[in-house]
Amino acid sequence: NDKSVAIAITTHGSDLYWAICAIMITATMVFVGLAATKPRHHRIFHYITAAITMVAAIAYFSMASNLGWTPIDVEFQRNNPVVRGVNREIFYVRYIDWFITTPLLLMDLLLTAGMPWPTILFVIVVDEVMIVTGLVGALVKSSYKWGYFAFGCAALAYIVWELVWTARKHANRLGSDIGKAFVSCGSLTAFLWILYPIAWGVCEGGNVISPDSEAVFYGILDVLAKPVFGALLIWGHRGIDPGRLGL
Ligand code: RET
Repeated sequence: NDKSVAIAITTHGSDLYWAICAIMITATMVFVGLAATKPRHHRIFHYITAAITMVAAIAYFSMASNLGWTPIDVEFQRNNPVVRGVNREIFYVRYIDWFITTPLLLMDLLLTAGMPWPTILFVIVVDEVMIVTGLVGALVKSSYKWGYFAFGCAALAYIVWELVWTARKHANRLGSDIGKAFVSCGSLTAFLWILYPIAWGVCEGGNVISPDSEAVFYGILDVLAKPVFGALLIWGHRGIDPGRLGL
């Protein structure tokens, strides 16, 4: 067979992935260090947030080391007469990271709003559905992948609704300082999380942008959604006694 097999992999992504790995490690050390300056019962948000950047550091270590990915056929080029099959580098390790960290991010937010545990647990389960449908969709070669994507988007719509409506009202009832802390972190999250399915659509989904550009797109999102979000959240909690949130 004289037809060639092409694979789209990142050539410049590794350097960026190393840099973000370093950011995640630094953020983890800062959050743990800040925790140590507080009495034990005032550390919950430091610990949750440090856990998030710790997991991300290992995911970025993997991607920087060119690990945690698998080649997946990109369907729309299957009939190309010159190239028999085009593969794309799919970093499944992202989804292992997100499966652990997005529930923790939601705990950060929903505990800040003082939401009851049954609500928090249900939102987390819907979040896990969103991540797993994204992973399965990324690994599926046919256009059925967009079916999984649609389920994931429906899950995200519910999560964003709970954040910007239910939880926001709840946080504001607990006090204006709690309301302010929640609204700054909650709006950052709602905005950033909506960009993730757009990144998926042009990377794992449609193979529109290169794996190099993917590294930049997801990289910026992850830095804003984890260390920057975490710093904002911990700052927002200065002067708020966790006892007021039932913690
Ligand atoms: C996927 C694809 C399926 C549809 C949707 C998605 C949303 C993913 C999100 C990820 C958030 C990740 C974060 C990581 C930590 O930094 C799975 C891409 C809706 C919202 C915040």
